[in-house]
Amino acid sequence: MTGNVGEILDFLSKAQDIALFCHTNPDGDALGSTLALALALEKAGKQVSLYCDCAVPKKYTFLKGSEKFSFPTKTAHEAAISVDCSSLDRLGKCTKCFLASRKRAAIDHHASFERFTDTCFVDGKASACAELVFEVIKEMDMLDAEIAALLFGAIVTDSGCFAFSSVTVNTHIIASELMSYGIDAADIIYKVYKSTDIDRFRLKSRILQKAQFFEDNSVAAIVFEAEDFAATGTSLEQTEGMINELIDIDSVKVAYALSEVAPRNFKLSIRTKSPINAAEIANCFGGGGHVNAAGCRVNGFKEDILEKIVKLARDRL
Ligand SMILES: [Mn+2]
Repeated sequence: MTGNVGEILDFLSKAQDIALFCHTNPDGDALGSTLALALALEKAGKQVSLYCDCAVPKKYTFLKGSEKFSFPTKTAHEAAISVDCSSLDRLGKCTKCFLASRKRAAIDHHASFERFTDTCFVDGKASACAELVFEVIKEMDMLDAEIAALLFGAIVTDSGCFAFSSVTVNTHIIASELMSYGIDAADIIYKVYKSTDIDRFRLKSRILQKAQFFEDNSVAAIVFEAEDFAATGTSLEQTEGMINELIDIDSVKVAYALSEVAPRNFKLSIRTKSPINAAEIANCFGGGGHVNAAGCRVNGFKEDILEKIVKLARDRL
């Protein structure tokens, strides 16, 4: 644990113009946490700006206020907070505006957090960044039904709907307090975990039938190439969650999803079963994440990358 909720409250109380930044390729935790904090700060009379370096994935546009995210036009703010970012480069093209702001803070829950601000509130044991944002907002006494729905959506995303080993007693205590605001928890879970459009379904069936298995079925990999996206009318953001189909196979200990971003440039997602550490594998490529879920970018030909990552898994079996 780095820093505490008091440091963030003190930081927020001293600023009027506050910019909130979530990471590139945002997920439900980054978006829900950032939007909840924004609502609480607006209720407290602050002027709030919301930044992300790419568009909100269609899947998460149900989160109230998601249309408020933009790319920074102002060069600097009085205060800036990064949400759910384990390192500065996770801010992507927003990094410059973040660094230009006079005071900076970070709220995060990655064990691999690399300290890049003076003020921090980081707990690598929280299942979602939203657990920490919940504490901040509760201390501000600003919880309400809208904020509760956003935080619940964030926790549901990062906790695998309360199924991951990162889930603690505290995760459930927070979730139950959020439900007490009368939110439609089942509907939020449906939107985050179940609902899919037909194009994404077609991409999924196409990719899963090409899944590759190594090391006696203990290592699995799927590869999304430009032609797969073109054939199904989908894009990178719609690949989210498909890797879980692999790690859910009994024999699989390490699962990979390799997604083509540009020619010879891939996003690598990693899922592992304990004790194999996903973040440690991601580290080999300059990435990071959690014990059982991590990611990074890798350059090269897919065949070479596959060979490399299968070896990294084999060495850890
Ligand atoms: Mn998160």
